[in-house]
Amino acid sequence: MVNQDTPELGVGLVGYAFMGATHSHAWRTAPRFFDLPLRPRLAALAGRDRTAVRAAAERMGWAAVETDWRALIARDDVQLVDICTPGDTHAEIALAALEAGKHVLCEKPLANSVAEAEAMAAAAEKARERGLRAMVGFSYRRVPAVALARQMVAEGRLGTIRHVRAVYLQDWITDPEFPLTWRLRKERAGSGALGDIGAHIVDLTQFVTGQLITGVSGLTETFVRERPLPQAAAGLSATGGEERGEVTVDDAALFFGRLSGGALASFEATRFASGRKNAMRIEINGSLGSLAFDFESMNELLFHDETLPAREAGFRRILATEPTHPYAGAWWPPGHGLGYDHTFVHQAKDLVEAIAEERDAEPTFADGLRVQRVLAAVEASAADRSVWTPVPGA
Ligand code: SOE
Repeated sequence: MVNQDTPELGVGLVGYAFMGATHSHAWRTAPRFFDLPLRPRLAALAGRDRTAVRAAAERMGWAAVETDWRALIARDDVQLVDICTPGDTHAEIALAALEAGKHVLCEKPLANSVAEAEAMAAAAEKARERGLRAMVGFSYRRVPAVALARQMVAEGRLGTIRHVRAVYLQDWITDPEFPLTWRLRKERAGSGALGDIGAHIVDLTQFVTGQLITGVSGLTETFVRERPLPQAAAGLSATGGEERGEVTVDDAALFFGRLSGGALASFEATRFASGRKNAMRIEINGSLGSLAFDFESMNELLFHDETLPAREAGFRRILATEPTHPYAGAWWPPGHGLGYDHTFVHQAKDLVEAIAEERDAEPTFADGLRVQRVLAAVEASAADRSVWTPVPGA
């Protein structure tokens, strides 16, 4: 489907680990399945180690490499900078890219602090006047079943929302000997399970319900306080050495909150849910019905219609693979299902369309800032031993 007459959009990617690989795949694949107004070109990949970045570029299809992200931003053939680095570099790279007149896609969470996120949102707002788009990578919005859930809530199928129950459960650090990789260090990642996966369920709750979280009360815990220093790491796997270091982030975060429309919400984000690999689940109960989603069965959305007679009502499974479901029509025949990687392809597609159509690319940096404020409120509440903590601006 790639039309060679379509104008190009040069993409420059910073970082090539797990997220860099998902984004590379997305840039390559989006124009092959969606009829895009601009054709993404994998112009250049940046990473500090020349040999490693060259090998990654070769493997993932990038035309050139840079060993300094500043050089990547300065390239004339790069119009969009995609940031897939740990959180401690998001703000610096995004601000420089916007300043240089580039569109930006930044992995989640937007930043490591509210102050950084505020600066990024302000810069994005200014850059918007110059026609630049800045999007944050909350990719789960692009699961067809999740996008369908949002449509159904917006259409009033659930009536008044009373409850949201959201969890994100992983288990990749349950072993106390799992090394101290960057996601376990506050100075690199900002926070632990809270920012890494809790951010997703905060965004998802606000996205699906269309409501903001106005205040929270939270608890965080670090179960394993010391771990071996990593010798080698790839994606979420790593090997450790003899030396040990301190874990400076939360292993798990639990919190509850109120939504702007009056609903009550509870959240759990943990990397210690043994047996749960990537169980991101959300259930919403409203006056007219309920919806339930679990990423481990990501092609399905459960719907209970409360308006049906009791003898017929009950949760039924909608297989979100029909051409009439969001994104699904571009892929396989009904029932053939999509995976984790497709969410990133949909994200790339949506961003390219927003750039071409000169409209906001959601979730914007302002949306990312809203999530950051919720995370900060949870941390403040946990530090104060669970006092109610309002979320500023919501
Ligand atoms: C690790 O917890 C991680 O890779 C997250 O950083 C991603 O955002 C999530 O999609 C999968 O898990």
